[in-house]
Amino acid sequence: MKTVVALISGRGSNLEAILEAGLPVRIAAVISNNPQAPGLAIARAHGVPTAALDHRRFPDRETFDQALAEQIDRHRPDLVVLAGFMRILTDTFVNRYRGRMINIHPSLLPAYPGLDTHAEVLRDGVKIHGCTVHFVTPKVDHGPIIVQAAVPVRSGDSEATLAARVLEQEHRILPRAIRWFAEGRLAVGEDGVVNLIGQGLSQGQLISPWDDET
Ligand code: NHR
Ligand code: GAR
Repeated sequence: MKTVVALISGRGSNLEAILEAGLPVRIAAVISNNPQAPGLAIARAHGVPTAALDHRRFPDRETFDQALAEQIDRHRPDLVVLAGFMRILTDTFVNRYRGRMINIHPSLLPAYPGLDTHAEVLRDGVKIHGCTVHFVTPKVDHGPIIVQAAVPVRSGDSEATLAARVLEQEHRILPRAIRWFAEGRLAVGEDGVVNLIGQGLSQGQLISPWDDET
């Protein structure tokens, strides 16, 4: 069974979705850069060991990331999951986990990378929004896309109502991506596009996250 370490910064609803999805993985630890993250209590309630590394106590990003990597590597994970992790990671850190670190991002990448995606979507009058699970690369929010889900933007939406609609889909696609990884079904092609191995699905076919479990 593959071993997973999850990194969080706050609420932890994506973490909870992972912990409750019955995935064929061992969640070895949950680590937060924010000692106050409510998600740490969710981990403990599921019997998962936690660690907190307050980034404000480190002189620079390199030192923080080095300490973070030391905490992660204790568990020898096959996969590192950024489940609502809010600190940009250095190239050195990202390269250490190349091909085995994924992120859930609240937009349909490559549109709306970075922070405050819901506010930007509303400001632009965009009608379709969503979320993306992708492999993490040094260029933030630009790694190979594993799975996406779309939601409508409705008239009268606030940031909060839109975020809630997207979050519901995050909770579906993040566990699904982890399952695919655990099953060894994700292959990144030479072209940097993710191929889902098995069941006749391959690059070029649409894998809709609202379809039945694949
Ligand atoms: N690091 C790398 N190198 N590559 C990615 O793709 C990453 C990453 C670190 C985090 C998540 C990402 C998101 O899904 C993620 C992807 C934080 C920021 C940010 O600006 C941007 C993108 C993401 C996460 N963080 C501020 C910083 O100075 C702090 C913001 C805060 O603390 O609220 O690090 O959106
Ligand atoms: C989620 O919407 C996640 O996509 C987003 O933060 C929220 C965390 O919620 N991540 C980012 O914006 C990364 N910069 P959660 O703590 O309840 O999972």
